Amino acid sequence: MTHGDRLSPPYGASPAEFLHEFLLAAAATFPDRPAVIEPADSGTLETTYRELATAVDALTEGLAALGVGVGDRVVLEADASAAALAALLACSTLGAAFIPVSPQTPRERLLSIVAATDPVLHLRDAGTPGTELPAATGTATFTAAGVSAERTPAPRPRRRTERSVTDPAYVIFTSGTTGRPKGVVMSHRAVVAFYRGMLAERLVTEHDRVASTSPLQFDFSLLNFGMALGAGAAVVPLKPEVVRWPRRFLSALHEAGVTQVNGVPSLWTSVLRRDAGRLAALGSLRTILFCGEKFPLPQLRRVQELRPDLRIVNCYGSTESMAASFAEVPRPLPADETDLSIGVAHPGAEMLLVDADGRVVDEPYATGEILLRTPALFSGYWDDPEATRAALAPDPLEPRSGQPLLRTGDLAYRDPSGAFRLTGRTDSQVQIRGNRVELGEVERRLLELAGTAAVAVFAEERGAEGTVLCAFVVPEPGTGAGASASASASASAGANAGAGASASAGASAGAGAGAGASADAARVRAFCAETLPAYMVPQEVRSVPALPVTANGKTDRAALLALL
Ligand code: HFR
Repeated sequence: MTHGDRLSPPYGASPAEFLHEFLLAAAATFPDRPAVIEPADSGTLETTYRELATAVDALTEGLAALGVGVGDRVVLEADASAAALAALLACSTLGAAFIPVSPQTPRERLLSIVAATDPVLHLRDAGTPGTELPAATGTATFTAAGVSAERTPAPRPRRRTERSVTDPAYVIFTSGTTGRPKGVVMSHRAVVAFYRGMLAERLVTEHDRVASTSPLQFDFSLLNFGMALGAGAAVVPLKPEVVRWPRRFLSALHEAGVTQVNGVPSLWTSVLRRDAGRLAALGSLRTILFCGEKFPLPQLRRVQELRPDLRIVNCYGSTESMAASFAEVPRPLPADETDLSIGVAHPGAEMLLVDADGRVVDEPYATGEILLRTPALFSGYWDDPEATRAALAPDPLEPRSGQPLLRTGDLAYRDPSGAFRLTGRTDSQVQIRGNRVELGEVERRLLELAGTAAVAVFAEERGAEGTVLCAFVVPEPGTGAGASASASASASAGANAGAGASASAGASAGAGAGAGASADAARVRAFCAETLPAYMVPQEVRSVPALPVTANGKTDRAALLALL
């Protein structure tokens, strides 16, 4: 089918400057095409572009009536849905930044985000229970039909009435090294610039149905909205409880006629384990796009064996810059492949490698840190100028230009074709099931547990189990409290490698692997879960009398990992 009668072609050709204008541009061209397709009890629920625009109008009106306006922030607590998409577009329309938060977020973390950002409103999906919040924050629920106010916020003095493309479109909170989450502030100009660069890759057409499997608080879902709506295609938002179960997940893909699935690699781990046959039979599926972490090569090969026809796209990026590159995985993957290519930056952006002294590295196979020059650069971390400065570096090619580049913290080399291949990190940031985790933030939380003298947290790669967080806890001498009585326990019910190994390792580490051990580790984990999202709670907790150190005084990682 051709669309010769297209009025304003999508693919970023629209003159839109704001997030909502960009995402709703296709409403003028394709009013009756589906913008959002949601799995429902019987079949699917389609929202056309016209209906989406109508929902945005209704929500905009409702939010305006509550006093939401230019320069405000709105905490948006919801799973991805047509209504949630309309709600964030309504915030954008009013010049208010949205702060997406998953309903699964521990309440303490939500409260700390509210305390840090002073939102005018906490807006939640009508199905999500309320949370007690400071009186300065209004509360309301939403559906696609409109907003239902609970507590009207007190009117705020307005410092600005004009919207600007440099205003924050959203603030996304991600794990922070200092123990508190970092708010990544992204402007309308940055998001729209990213969308234009991404759409120039022409990864989808208006006939695609793109499944979005990430929670709303992960900027990957914003990529998905832009990728689909920017091309006049449909986005298929899937809820976490659907994504978690391979059977439900694959049925939803089938029901909605999904042609492309965007998600983290761990999405496919359980599918391969439980329902590989159904993946093979999923006729509508043409493309898998993944990002957030490395796709384990054995699993990637398995997917290619099952579906040699699938296009697999490796998308690399960070919340501070959205996606920087898209690279198609070769079919089939060469037998000697070790580090997948992330390709080169998408149009409008550029990746450079620098060594530890900040000098450009450009010979093949030489490793350096990726610096990113991009129009989609974040504005800064919310209320944290120091961290913002640390994330930026002068352009090594022309330091006098004043142009700051993003220090990604990712180590990579270039292959002879010039494509980048990731090898590791310069810091202790890790990815757990595609979620960004600063080991320091987990350590900070563990140190808050009474009776804890020292801690060290590691991420261990465990093949099929994926990356597992392991905490070593040193109890305060002579305290019966805290983690002092704990030994080891593996959190994952099935793969319980840790507990088995602990009898010998525990003895050498001086930790008693007694009967109460797992209960105590469970207590430590519960303590973490009070403030940290589930993926940041260590699966393994070990008690050790002291943290071994290397000759130069650093925590001896190898010695600790040998205890596992
Ligand atoms: C990331 C960043 C991706 C796509 C990122 C679209 C949008 C946004 C993103 C995803 C992310 N192979 N390692 C890869 N926001 Br819009 O994961 N962001 S993050 O800030 O949580 O984490 C880090 O994840 C990077 O610095 C890398 O270390 C790692 N990473 N993509 C890949 C990857 C391997 N494709």
